Amino acid sequence: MTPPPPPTSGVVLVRVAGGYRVHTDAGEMTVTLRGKLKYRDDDRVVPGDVVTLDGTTITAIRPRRSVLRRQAAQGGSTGGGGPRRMQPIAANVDQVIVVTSARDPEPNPRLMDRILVIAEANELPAAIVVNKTELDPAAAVVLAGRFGSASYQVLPTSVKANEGLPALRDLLRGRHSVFTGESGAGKSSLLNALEPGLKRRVGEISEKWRTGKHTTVAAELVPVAGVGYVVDTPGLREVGAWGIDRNALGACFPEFRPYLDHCRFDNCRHLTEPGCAVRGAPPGAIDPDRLLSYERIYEEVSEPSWSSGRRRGR
Ligand SMILES: Nc1nc2c(ncn2[C@@H]2O[C@H](COP(=O)(O)OP(=O)(O)OP(=O)(O)O)[C@@H](O)[C@H]2O)c(=O)[nH]1
Ligand SMILES: [Mg+2]
Ligand SMILES: [Zn+2]
Repeated sequence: MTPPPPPTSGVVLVRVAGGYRVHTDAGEMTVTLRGKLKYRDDDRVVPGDVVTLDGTTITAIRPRRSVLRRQAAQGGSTGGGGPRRMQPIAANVDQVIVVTSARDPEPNPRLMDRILVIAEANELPAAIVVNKTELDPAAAVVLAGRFGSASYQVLPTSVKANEGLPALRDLLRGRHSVFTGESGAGKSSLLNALEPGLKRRVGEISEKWRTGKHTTVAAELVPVAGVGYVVDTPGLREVGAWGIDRNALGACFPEFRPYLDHCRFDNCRHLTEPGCAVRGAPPGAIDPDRLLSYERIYEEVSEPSWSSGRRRGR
């Protein structure tokens, strides 16, 4: 019998030392990137990418139907005040799941807003999971209030008390998702609970700071049987919004959208302008803290990309 032909394509699972782990028709294998593709750091291969293979070499990245990107550390790997770059995290995903915990660590709504803005700017639907709900059942209610008018689904779960997992399964079913959020919220634990045998590493929570310890170090595409693919990502400490057009920022807050076309001035920034329909929205339509988040992010994305580097240099 002739051996089957080698696979000509695969799906990238994770970056490993010296290459990438890919899933192919013939099983998993480790492959390397052809030299020419190697140094395009702003467009590197990420979990979820479909790649063309020649033996154990990636020769091309297939066009992506979607990509989640965020701002790379300033100056990239070289440090210093170089230009900021957009870094892809995951490709071909259908939705972003922002995972937070009810407590230990405390929810960080401002950080959640920033992730949601990035999802919106990438035209990806998003939902919120509030894990560890057994520690503080009220937390999910508070967050549902804050995010309710933005119409994000807020789903309470507990790995420990085995709550909300069937609903999470439903949310993930048939889609490619990415789990993102603070370190220690329980992203990897949720995946272990959904897929017994997965055995992803989970970390402890620091006794002193009640925060996670950045246990997951590389984004990885994980197949969850009967559900779909989930990209588990390293916990985020902060999220820059740079790269988002400030004139498009308002539309990245779904609850602002009904008001955006009704401001007195066409070029309203929704900050201090008279006759701003966003600021004049009826009570309860827009959470005041979401509006504050908007202001902060607006300020950040309005700063010229070279200015913080220059400031640092002085
Ligand atoms: N009380 C409680 N603890 C949980 C729950 N889910 C996870 N944990 C604990 O939270 C800690 C952190 O969990 P991880 O799954 O490593 O968190 P993570 O979000 O993947 O963290 P990073 O990989 O660092 O981003 C571990 O000690 C888990 O056992 C839960 O529902 N309740
Ligand atoms: Mg993790
Ligand atoms: Zn306005």
